[in-house]
Amino acid sequence: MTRAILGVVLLAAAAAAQGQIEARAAWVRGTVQGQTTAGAYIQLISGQRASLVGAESPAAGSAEIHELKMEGNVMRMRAVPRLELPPGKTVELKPGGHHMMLVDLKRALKKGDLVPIRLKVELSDKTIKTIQVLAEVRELAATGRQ
Ligand SMILES: [Cu+2]
Repeated sequence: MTRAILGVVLLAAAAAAQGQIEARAAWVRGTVQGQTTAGAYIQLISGQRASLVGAESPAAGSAEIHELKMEGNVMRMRAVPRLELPPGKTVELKPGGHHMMLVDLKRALKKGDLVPIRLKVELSDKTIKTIQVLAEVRELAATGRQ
């Protein structure tokens, strides 16, 4: 791990220790012409009990939280209303797991584009905190590993 990355990790850990919520490493999978949905991926770490309860983006008609589940021997995804963020634990929205889906895309997403996403996180006192992230578009075949 390089010193710069370690510094970012330590900063995030410090913020989480103060009860804050950090969102990092946000990216969106690029699309081809005519494609209307795109997976969005992000790491979340909360210093307090909280839940991701929604998101929105100016690039899409809506944004959904999806889970992947085996049904028989077919992997299917479906929208879920919320995703728990246990205190101090990094929750990763990633390919092959929970992810975010941008639905009704307004245009194709090209590698290198930046997509603003506003995350809605419900805190234990039921207040909603919004977190603005800029997700970088990666190529269609990206795996999430760098
Ligand atoms: Cu999905």
